[in-house]
Amino acid sequence: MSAQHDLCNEVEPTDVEGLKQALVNRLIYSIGKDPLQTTNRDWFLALAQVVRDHMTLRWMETMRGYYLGNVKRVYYLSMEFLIGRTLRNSLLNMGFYEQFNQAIEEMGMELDSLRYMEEEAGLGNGGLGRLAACFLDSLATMHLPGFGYGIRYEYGMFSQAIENGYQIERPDTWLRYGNPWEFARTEVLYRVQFRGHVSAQYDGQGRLRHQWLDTEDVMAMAFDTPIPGHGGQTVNNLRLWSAKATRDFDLRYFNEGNYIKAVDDKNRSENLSKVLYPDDTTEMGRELRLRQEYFFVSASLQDILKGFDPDGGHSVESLPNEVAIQLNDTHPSIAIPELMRILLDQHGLEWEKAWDITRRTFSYTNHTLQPEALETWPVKLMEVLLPRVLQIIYDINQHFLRDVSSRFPGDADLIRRVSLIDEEGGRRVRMAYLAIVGSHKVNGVAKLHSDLMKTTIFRDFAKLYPDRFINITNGVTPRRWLTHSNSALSNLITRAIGTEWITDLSQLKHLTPLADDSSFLREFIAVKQTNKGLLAGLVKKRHGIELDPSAMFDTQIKRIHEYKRQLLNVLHIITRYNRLRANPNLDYPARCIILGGKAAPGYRIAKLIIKLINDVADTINHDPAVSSKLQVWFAPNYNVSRAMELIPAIDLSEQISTAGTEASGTGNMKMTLNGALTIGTLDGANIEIREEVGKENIFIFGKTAAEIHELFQRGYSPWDYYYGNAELRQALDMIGNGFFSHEEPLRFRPLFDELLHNGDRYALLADYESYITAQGKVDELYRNPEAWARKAVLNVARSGYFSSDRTINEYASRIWNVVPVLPNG
Ligand code: 26V
Repeated sequence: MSAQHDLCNEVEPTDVEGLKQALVNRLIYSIGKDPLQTTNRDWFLALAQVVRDHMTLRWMETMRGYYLGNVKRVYYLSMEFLIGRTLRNSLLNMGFYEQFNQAIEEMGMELDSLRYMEEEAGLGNGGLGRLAACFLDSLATMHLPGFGYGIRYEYGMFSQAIENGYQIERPDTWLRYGNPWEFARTEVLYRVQFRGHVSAQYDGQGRLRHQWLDTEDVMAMAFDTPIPGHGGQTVNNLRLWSAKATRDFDLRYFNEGNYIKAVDDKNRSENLSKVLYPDDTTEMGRELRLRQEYFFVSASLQDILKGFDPDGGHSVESLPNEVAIQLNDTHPSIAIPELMRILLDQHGLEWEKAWDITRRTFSYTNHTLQPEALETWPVKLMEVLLPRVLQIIYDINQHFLRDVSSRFPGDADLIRRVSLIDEEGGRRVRMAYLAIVGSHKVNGVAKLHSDLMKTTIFRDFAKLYPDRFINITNGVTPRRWLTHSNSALSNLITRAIGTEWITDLSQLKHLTPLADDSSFLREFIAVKQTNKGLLAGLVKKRHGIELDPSAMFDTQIKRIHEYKRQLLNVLHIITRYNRLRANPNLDYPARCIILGGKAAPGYRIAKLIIKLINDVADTINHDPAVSSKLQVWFAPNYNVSRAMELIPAIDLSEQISTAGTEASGTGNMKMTLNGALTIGTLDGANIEIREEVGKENIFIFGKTAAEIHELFQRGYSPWDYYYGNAELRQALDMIGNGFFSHEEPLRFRPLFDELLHNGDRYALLADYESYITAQGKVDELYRNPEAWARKAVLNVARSGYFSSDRTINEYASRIWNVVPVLPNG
């Protein structure tokens, strides 16, 4: 690229009159609609295009800056980017909100009604995908040259409907009306190989050269989405790949004469990027998923390496100085043997050189300790699908094991344990081990998680490579999760301490003295009340359900999973219900308990938990004896937009996973930042939240990770707890005997059985009593609104550490070695 073409500065005008004209122009010329005959969606699409136009120049300037500065870049490879809606985020980050708002109002519309027309980009399951999206926002805001690479799924996370209390999955057709934010790069196409066979031949210099031949190929086509940072100066790029059939299929239409078969084959290869796997931390071994992983990794590496020349010129030897690649969990870890393949087979490098380059380029983040969620792929499958890649994995393993046995001679058991190939029960490739061996840094996502990683699942590797393992605690972007979603609280904070906190969240500490200022506390209470009223209004409008805004909003929103213990929450609800039934005059502050989240479609127990929550809600909400003090609501289709509506209104944040199971949690951080108090276990980032906010400002209960470990070592018997606590027994019996399901008394027996006959894997019964006691303390504090608000303010003031800006700066300095590129500087 040459710099001689200055980017013209005649962006479309940002004055209100100019914007109105731009909107009408877009509506007519891009959407093709007569302004007299339009829908809100037409206007939304026109508006989004005008906003995108305004980002485009900054985006090009940013890319030019990186290019001309010849700076080191980081590529974030992730199977998931859970972005949510973009319109308001872009308007606010670019600083255009006011002008656009005014223009739209003057045209007789409301920004809010247009905003709701946008479909969510739900290209992720949960925490891991949302973290990737927060990181993109922070990279751009910190002016770091960071690029996301992923898959442009045609169907994102399924939409959840609740019918008769059961979860029903509906396809997420988010692209139905087009995606106004992306640029289709029809010319950016890479060929990705599958199947075929490998031929090995000696070349002129007597070196064995491998060729991967007679493959079945798929093309990867790029779609680019601009990612504006706060302030709108730096605009980075997210590149998502979509599968396209190769031309070979078109030729076959004519040559073979079997038109239908040819079109069918073509469709089959384009299916690759059709759908996001809606599974979270449960085992799966579907071939399509492995094909998705290799597809996006191969395309991304080709794209990253396109400037490097196999025939000298710009040499790959300097790759680690120019490029860092972060693997978001093991899903993209096939990039390690793939880069080796490119360096060996295409650039002709020697093994040692190629391996050194590879290891210095990659780093890997682990997001879960659940052993069943650690990816492994059957050798048999890889042999067929990716034969050359598998050979290289074998070679990596051979070099690695040779190194291990030279350091620990004679330790055959160690070799068996650390081998990249699990030889037991059908040979499988252990992707996490591959990721560790092929990276220079491996990080966990919270202190406890990083420690447990070293002492449990990766114990042997932590001994082999002690310097490789580090911790970088997660964070969340304060733009989306406070400025944009909670304007009442943002405005209050800004009135008190100015605006610097938006890009330096540690500034929130200046709120600390205001926790003792009663007029500030009154304002803070009013803000929370406003947000609760707004939520109640939305829920009433959407679902016809009346939430009582004077009640405490007690909320657990996250994927439904046994380890997250939504069932423990239900046990508290039932206990509370029983106490109120026995004594209607009990002095309990009113609570509105909200749960929300999706269950993996094949996860039977999680789906039954959803049904139980709905049946319990039904019973309680229809019981006039308790209805003024207790209300339960399952919020359907929890997603990023719903999170943005719920979180500002929450009083109590439930973070109650079994200690040692939740890697970090990020919802916990969002709620702390929005002035909720946490009731939680010493798990994941809760531990660091306690350290930051002070132990007197959080409700901690339950066994520690060490105690849980010991409990199971000793031989845990849930029956002891069942017989030892009458209220617990009563609650469990009500679930097991059909109190909430008269028409089908055994409906919830599988849940009862999990807890009592199958050993209660997540120790709900062992933590029950301590949880109920902690809930009692919550009630006590809530009776004193000022005392509650004081602690809530301290939570906000001390949540600065949990900004993803801090997290990203740590990655940049401790792993990637990349530095900011200041705009115009
Ligand atoms: C696994 C699978 C396996 C089957 C196919 C689809 C799929 C998708 C995702 C996963 C792993 C999910 C791991 C995950 O989301 N971990 C969460 O990461 C958060 C960010 O670090 C962290 O806060 C959560 O505690 C952790 O559960």
